[in-house]
Amino acid sequence: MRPRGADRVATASLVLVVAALVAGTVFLPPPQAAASPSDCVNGSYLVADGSLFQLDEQSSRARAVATIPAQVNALAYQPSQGRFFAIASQPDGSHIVAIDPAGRVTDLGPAPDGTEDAYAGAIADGRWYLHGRGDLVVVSVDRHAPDYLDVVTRRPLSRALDVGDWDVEPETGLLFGIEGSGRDPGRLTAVNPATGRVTVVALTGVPSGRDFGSAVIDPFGTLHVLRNVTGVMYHVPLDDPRHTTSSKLIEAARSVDAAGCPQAWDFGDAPASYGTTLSDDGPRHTISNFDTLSIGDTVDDELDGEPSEAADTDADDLERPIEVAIGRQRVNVPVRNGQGRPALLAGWLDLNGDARFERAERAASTVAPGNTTITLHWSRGVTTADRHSFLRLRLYAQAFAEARPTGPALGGEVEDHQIRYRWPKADPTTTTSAAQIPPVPERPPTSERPTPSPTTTRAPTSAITPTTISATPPSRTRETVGYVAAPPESQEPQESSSLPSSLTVVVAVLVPAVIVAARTIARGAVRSGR
Ligand SMILES: [Ca+2]
Ligand SMILES: [Ca+2]
Ligand SMILES: [Ca+2]
Ligand SMILES: [Ca+2]
Repeated sequence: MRPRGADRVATASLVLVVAALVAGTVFLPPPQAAASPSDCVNGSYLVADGSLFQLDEQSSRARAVATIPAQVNALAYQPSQGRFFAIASQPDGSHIVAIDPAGRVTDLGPAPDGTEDAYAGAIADGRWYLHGRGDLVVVSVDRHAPDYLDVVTRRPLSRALDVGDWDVEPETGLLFGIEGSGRDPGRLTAVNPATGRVTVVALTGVPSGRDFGSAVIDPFGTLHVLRNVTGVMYHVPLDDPRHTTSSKLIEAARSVDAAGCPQAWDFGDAPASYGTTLSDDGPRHTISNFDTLSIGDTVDDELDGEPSEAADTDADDLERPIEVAIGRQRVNVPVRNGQGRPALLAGWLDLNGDARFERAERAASTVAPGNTTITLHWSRGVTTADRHSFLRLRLYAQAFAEARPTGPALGGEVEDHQIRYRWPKADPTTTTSAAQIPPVPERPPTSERPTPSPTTTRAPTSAITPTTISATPPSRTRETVGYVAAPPESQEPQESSSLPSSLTVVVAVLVPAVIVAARTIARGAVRSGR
């Protein structure tokens, strides 16, 4: 952080801090046990005018954690120790301090040469990259290294740098910050720590100004910079810096500094063919800091997806066994949405038994704030003869999220489950079981609806009762009927989808037909839904 842009105010505050210190104000309490690293996850921490805040940049919310009895700079988080490092002003000069996520401060001794006035700070791989008014200085923060807390590198930059804070982008190892002086919009600027070379990467949507005292890059590659004098945070996608958004985060502050926390993820545990591990771009959700948004009551975190034969590795919340009635595919899902805005629950049911989740096997429903149970319906029928199959549930923080069975998402949860298909009880007015209706090859039941024709069968008319489905206004509670239709990728089986007006489906013929059809579809190995 850099307390400038309001230099006179900052100086005044510094004088006050120093005066308080000289007057004997308790500055550094005795050393405390370091907090668990898991205390700093998914978001960042911010020091603003002596208060420590926990932030969730995505929801643009901050909550005060503690008061820091000192002016600190160059804040950065060291995951292996579970605490922040910072440069703090003391009566006898600058000191390195460690701050745990609860706000407890530990003095680690005088700051080494070249780091006393540092205000930009970031840590990667046990190295603390510091910058003040001169060189790039690198300090070891690897507690097990002999050079712990020593300067390991000191390197001049290729030109004067005008950033108040920076952060490391993990893939490139470059340090990024916003230079906001001059009339242009803020410039996204990169520093190569190995050479000291400073490069302007792009103009951003950040307005000009010199008061951007904190910079944090999140795991999605977005740089978040906070403008001290307004308390507004700007969100700059590194791959598209012009599409910057902003949100008011805190009250105006004389000085701010922030450090990002490691990201914790929730993964699933379905068999590997469904795309479960990180190497297969498996489904994963950042774990919310602030809002309750979960399937059931809890969200667990994992370092990677753990595929298992029965999808039972994780601590999930749906009661087992989960039975899905064939012809009436629905699952009740307990949810919690305390985030004050609608969320989205999507479920993929492996209806065709090909050990993959396709687009056409998806059902979805909005989750309003306060909802506790959501029933997902799949309008497409079951086309596998297998008794067991798999269900993937994903709860998204945004009601209009792009729901896919794989890939990352912000907030929410994923749960994978094994399910059991159950034949419905014999009831000729609704659905008929395979046992009752022996398949007899015949022409397709309706010319309006393409079917995998050689496999389609019709039962003797004496044994069936046609069920008419009329188009009705989209409704979350409307029943739909399973049927064999177009190839899976051609239709979205969301419960709000409309069926053609007055479409007559001879339900009874379909149950045996789907089993044959399933094999045809499975052989097609449709993967496009993934
Ligand atoms: Ca999990
Ligand atoms: Ca759960
Ligand atoms: Ca499938
Ligand atoms: Ca599971």
